[in-house]
Amino acid sequence: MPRTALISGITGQDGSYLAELLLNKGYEVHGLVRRASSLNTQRLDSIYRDPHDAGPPLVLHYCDLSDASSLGNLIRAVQPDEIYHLGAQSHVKVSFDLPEYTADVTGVGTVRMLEAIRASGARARFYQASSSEMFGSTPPPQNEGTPFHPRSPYGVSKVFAYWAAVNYREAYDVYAVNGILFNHESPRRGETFVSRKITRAVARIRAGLQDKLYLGNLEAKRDWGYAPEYVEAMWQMLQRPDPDDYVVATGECHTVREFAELAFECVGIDWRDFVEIDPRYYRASEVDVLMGDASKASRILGWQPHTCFQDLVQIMVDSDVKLLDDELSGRLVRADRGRSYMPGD
Ligand code: NAP
Ligand code: G4F
Repeated sequence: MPRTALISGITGQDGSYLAELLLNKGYEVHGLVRRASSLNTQRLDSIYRDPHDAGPPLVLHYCDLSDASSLGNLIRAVQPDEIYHLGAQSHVKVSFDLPEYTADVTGVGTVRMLEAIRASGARARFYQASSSEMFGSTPPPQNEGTPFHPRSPYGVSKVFAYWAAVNYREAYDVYAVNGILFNHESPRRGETFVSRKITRAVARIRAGLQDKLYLGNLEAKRDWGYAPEYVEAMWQMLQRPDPDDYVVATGECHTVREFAELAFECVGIDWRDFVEIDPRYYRASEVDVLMGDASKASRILGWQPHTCFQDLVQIMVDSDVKLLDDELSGRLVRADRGRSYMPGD
């Protein structure tokens, strides 16, 4: 029997890479998709399967982290062996504008998942997508023993969710792990996170379609890794005999300024001619430096990062340049499959 995995946040950056990884490992993969007025399944295009055709066992279900009954029904129906809980309102700046919504989806949504597991009696292993944002203003290097001091409604919600996972492990013997992941990026990164905002702008400026890139705090330092390598760590965590919590990071940090400088350099443009500061992108309280110590993940999981900062920036710039060239030349046509991804609509 193939193992069955359920992924919340399957339409996001990490969810899409994780789905590919698990399908390649022979899993039957189920994904939770929230209803949107336009298609939100583009990142799954490469593994799409029409529900009427034979193919990789990928099944999508309408469900929402704000709707406890839909979560309970889904977990009872699918009976997954592993649950990867990646769904969240994941944008830190947006969380200052939507604090209550972020707490509900990112924080309480995790409790809804855990309660659904407990109530169903399922023996599913549970992965919680915890974040280095929980460390906030605590100085680096940050590891599993570093105290949390979150600096945003998002960070606060993730701390709540982290402790919920620990509590269900201790109180109800749920196999629950926290992966405390530092920033990880890729060509599939959402367009409003700073890395992708920069690499898209580089491609557009190169093509003469944009003349300025407005950014906020250039001095913030982040530990930036490559997303496909980070989802491998998620899977490894759930394969251990006992549940535990792990930091996943590269151990190196760079400023936003360095990211921008290098990204423009990739296409031979001087970033200073195009980047301007707009205080609207400043945060009410900032996380100045994140730099992780992933030695526990290395020792116990055998996990190591392989893509360095320079290569990550190059991969993202190359991808956005190609994407734009394909769009402009008309080579990129999103195949109209004629049918919805979702059953029943
Ligand atoms: P992402 O691209 O923003 O994806 C978030 C996912 O959550 C999307 O699939 C989104 O659906 C879904 N979602 C949002 N609200 C929902 C709701 N109410 N009900 C159901 N699904 C909902 O995030 P990511 O970068 O892949 O990150 C995955 C997880 O890891 C998140 O929990 C994030 O907070 C956490 N994390 C990320 C990083 C990082 O650097 N990427 C680091 C540490 C932790 P739509 O596609 O419809 O929007
Ligand atoms: O790319 P960012 O928006 O990512 P941030 O805030 O670090 O959060 C990401 O990583 C977390 C892990 O640490 C995840 F949990 C979270 O879900 C998300 O994936 O911003 C990075 C830095 C910040 O210091 C921000 O102030 O870039 C700075 N920045 C400067 N100008 C900007 C901008 N950020 C954005 N989004 N847009 C700007 O124009």
